[in-house]
Amino acid sequence: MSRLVVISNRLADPRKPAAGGLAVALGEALNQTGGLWFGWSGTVVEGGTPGEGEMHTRSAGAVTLATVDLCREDHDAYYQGYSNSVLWPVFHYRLDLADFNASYIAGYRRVNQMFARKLLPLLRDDDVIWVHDYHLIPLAAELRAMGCCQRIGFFLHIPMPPPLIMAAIPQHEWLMRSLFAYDLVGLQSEADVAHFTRYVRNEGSAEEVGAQRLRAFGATVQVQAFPIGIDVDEFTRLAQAPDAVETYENIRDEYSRRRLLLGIDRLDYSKGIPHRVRAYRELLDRYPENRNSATMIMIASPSRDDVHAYSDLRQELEGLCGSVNGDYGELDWMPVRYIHRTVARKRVPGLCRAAAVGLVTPLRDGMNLVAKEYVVAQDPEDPGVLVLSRFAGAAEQLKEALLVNPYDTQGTADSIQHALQMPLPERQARHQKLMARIREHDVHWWRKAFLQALQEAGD
Ligand code: ADQ
Repeated sequence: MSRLVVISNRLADPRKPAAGGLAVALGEALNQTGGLWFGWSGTVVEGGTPGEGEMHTRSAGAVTLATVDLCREDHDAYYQGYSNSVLWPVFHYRLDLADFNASYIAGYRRVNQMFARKLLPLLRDDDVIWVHDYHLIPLAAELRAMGCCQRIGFFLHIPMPPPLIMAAIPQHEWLMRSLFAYDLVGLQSEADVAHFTRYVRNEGSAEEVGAQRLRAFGATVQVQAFPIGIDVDEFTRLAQAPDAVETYENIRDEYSRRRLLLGIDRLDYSKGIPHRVRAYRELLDRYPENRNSATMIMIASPSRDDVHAYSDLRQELEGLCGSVNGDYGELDWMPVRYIHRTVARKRVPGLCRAAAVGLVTPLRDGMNLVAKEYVVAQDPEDPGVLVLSRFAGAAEQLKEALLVNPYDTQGTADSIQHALQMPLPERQARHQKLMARIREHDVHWWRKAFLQALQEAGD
């Protein structure tokens, strides 16, 4: 069996359960073949030389973790700049938040080149290489330019935008051409595949040369949707463990007179958190029976605080929550509890189980794993209802959720009311169907399907 090499911007120790389903699933695959995991160490070196970084290697079981430091200039241009201030907003359709600073692209290329240079000597002839996410789009092209002939696959965790939005990036053609250096490009949804295909037909005169294979820019690539899943068994175990049970019981007791609505996200503008607060306000306004009876808990973990758009979002959210609490709150009832923190992973299932409604309302999201976690955490005998944005990749699979348009405040409020009123048999029937689909396409299915397609790509 070939050795697996995984490359992602950040790494996690796959042996630690806090690493979450994705890291555990990748770790499992790496452990099977005695693999290598390569990426940025997370360390920023003040005053270092651009394009240079010290490499550190250590073992975690059968897996070698190899990480490279970044100097301040590279970090600011590659990570904070091009990755998080150009690619992240544009791929989430937020051209208004993109910062097309011309100096970022040089840093993005420089770091990808450095990663390729550092990785190359570590590679073996029969390795299979799996590159993850938007930070590393040009990595295969850089590796190929240095003579790398191994099979290389790429998985994009965030959405692929429609061609005209993509075209707003000054280097869009270079980026898309770079993807043709891979043997396989995996995307989250069929909508993403359609956007990719339309782009390369329009801009690269692509032809289809077989099922899911496209030829453009003088190369051929296979493009397919692999909707990422969660580790259902691990999450179920976590849900049954004492910490989750204790969290569930505490919350249930504390809010015994209330119906809980729950949102758990990274504090990111793509997650539609202010829109959710507005919809909740609308709910309290249109359906006054929920006053003094429903409580929305929003747990938003700190994220990219040093990018401007994120500090603006934080302020906006604090203002919105404050005004809902000020306008509707009672001495013994706070309508919104907003917590700007990461909760321990072991507490997430208990929180989800205690909530009558799970609110997952991103404006755009590659997949959104919280939607799947919420469903898996429910008691099948008395499950809560998932309210899910139609703009999350997960909506392609989770049709039995209540699908909403988060820009439509009234419509979302109506759907939340529908969720709160839904009779038990309907909740059970929807939950059963959602569970079956989440279980069938779990994270192990995702990993195996991708790696199998990569093995076969180009044969
Ligand atoms: P993210 O944007 O980070 O991932 P998501 O898919 O929702 O988003 O995964 C977040 C994970 O972090 C979940 O396991 C969740 O439980 C946890 N989490 C989020 N907020 C938390 C909080 N406040 N406290 C504790 N835990 C929290 C990117 C893409 C997604 C895609 C994933 C995987 O943006 O679209 O689904 O990668 O491909």
